[in-house]
Parts: sequence; structure tokens; C-alpha cells
Amino acid sequence: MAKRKLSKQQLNRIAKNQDLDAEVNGVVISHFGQQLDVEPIGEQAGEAIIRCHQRTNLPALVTGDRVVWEPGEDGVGIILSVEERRSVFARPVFAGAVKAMAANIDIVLVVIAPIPMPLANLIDRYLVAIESLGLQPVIILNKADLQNDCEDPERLHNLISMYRELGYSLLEVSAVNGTGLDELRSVLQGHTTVLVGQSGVGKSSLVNALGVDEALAQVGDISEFHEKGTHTTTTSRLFHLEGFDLIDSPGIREFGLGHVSPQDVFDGFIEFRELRGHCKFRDCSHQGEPGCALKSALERGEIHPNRLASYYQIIESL
Ligand SMILES: Nc1nc2c(ncn2[C@@H]2O[C@H](COP(=O)(O)OP(=O)(O)O)[C@@H](O)[C@H]2O)c(=O)[nH]1
Ligand SMILES: [Mg+2]
Ligand SMILES: [Zn+2]
Repeated sequence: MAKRKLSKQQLNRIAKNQDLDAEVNGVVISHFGQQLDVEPIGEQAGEAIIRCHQRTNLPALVTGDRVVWEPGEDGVGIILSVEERRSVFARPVFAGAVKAMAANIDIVLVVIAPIPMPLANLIDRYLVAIESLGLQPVIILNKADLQNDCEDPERLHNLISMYRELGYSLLEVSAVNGTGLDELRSVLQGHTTVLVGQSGVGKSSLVNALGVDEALAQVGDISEFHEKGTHTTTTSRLFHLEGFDLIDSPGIREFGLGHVSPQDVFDGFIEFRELRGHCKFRDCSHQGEPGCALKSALERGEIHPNRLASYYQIIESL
């Protein structure tokens, strides 16, 4: 019997699939300008991390991207292809353009602390972005050991209650004395998680506290932070911990939402969703028109004035 021949199209498809799935042999764990650090996985797992360039036809790669690389000259590898991302955490950089910060993640930990005191609007910006990207948010109050020493413990307490009442999971932890870390570990189990938040809240310290052996991430000195606003984490970095992966990210000063549509912002406020379409006017701007469902919900005490103020601020910034 004649052997069944595969069509050219079928052969191409097989080659392409192999390129993208079977031969993925590394994960980007960090990047420095034009160079990326790739950790071998699959058959080469356990081998040394390799500094790589990427082929110029590839999109900008980020921590968490799964790639195919081959050895190049001078010990610098070349990344040939990248697997389609199953998810991405991104921030906008200028009109319409977004900058991916981490790929193939499940959870975003929004880390806040009593010191520096959280900026409510920043938390809401993160939450809107996370909701619109379809990722799972978890809010972490780190430095729980300093809760009563901060400038406004009552404001902090109210802020925490507000997010809990909205239904967000919010864990109180301390990288210094270990409070809440077991509970946090169980949330992270089996997932890849990126830590985001203001500089100095203790993201890198948390990575280290959750780690099993040596100190991993670089921690900024709090006195330096207060005096000069310096922060030591300058690039995102992926760490493997026991049963989960963490991506530490550098502190960012601003988190704009230029890439999100006004409707996504509305939907990103989870308590507004059920009010969608309930305003008297279809094109209601929710800025005081008669019959506005947001306004009546506010009057009934069903939505928090801080969240509404935050919503207006974000809408105005688009
Ligand atoms: N008291 C206290 N200090 C902490 C805690 N976690 C971190 N810090 C301190 O906060 C400062 C900033 O920490 P770092 O991890 O660099 O913050 P990052 O910029 O978010 O990565 C360092 O001086 C840490 O020692 C904590 O749970 N409690
Ligand atoms: Mg850091
Ligand atoms: Zn309205």
C-alpha cells in the first residue's frame, strides 16, 4: 500500500506547531534594555540562565514570555520565536500604546502599605486595568505591623473596609514578622503572580519572605526611599518559589489608563456593573444628569463616594 503523503499545508502546520509548542525551551525571567535573561525549561531545565538577544521581527518580549532560543556567538543566545501569551499585564505609555509588564500570569497582587500611605486612586486604576485584562486581583496590605504607626490609621482602616465590602480579597500581611504569609501562599499556590504597587510598599521584601532559601529580590532601604525616592528594583524579574511563580516589578510613579475605553472603566468598577443601562439617558455621563443610576445609588449609600470620585478622575484622564 502506498504511503499516505502529507500535503505541503499539513507539513507547514506541523512545523509551525512544533515551533510554537513542542520546542518552547525557555522562559524570559528578566530583561535589560535589548537583552533578556532566558531560563532553560523542558529538556534543558536546570541548565544555566542564558543572556539572549531577540530576533528583530519579534514583538517586545517581557518577563514570563515562553520562547524558543538557540545558542549564538559569544555565549549570547538568540530568541527565535515566542509562544502566544495566554494573558498579559500591561500599562499604557503614550496615546494608545501599551507596554506589557509581564506575560502568562494569573493573579495580580496590588500591594499597599501603611507607609507609604496608599493613594486610593492608584488602587482603582490598577483594579480597572486588571478587570479589563481578565486577570484576578488580590489586594495585599503589607507592613501590617505598622498599621497603627502610620499618619492616618483611621483612613487606612476605612480604605481596607471599603475594598473588602466591594468583595475584593484583601490580605493583611507582614514581610517582616510573617503575619498572613501562609494564607498568602495558599492563594498563590499553582499560579503565576505579578506584584505591583508603589515603590517602597515591600514587594521585593514579600518575594523574599515567601521564598524558601536564599534572599532573592533586591530590597530598597526605607531611609533611602524616604529621602531620595530611590528604589532598587529596576526591572521585572521572575522567581520560582515552592509551588508558585512570582514576578517582582519595579515601582512606578504613575499608572495611567489611556488604553482603556470609558465603558471598560465603568465595568472596571465592579459595583457599577449592575447599574449599566439603568440611567434615564442612554448616553448619560453620570455627571449630574436627571435619572442617573449612579447618582441614585450614591444617594442610597450603595456606592462609596471615594469610588465615584475615583471614577470621575479616571474618566477625565482618558
Ligand atoms: N515594618 C515593615 N517593613 C517592611 C515590610 N516589608 C518591607 N519593609 C521595608 O520597606 C522597605 C521597602 O521594601 P522593598 O521590598 O524594597 O519595597 P518595594 O519597593 O515595593 O520592592 C524596606 O526598608 C523593607 O525592609 C514589613 O512587612 N514591615
Ligand atoms: Mg522592589
Ligand atoms: Zn448616569
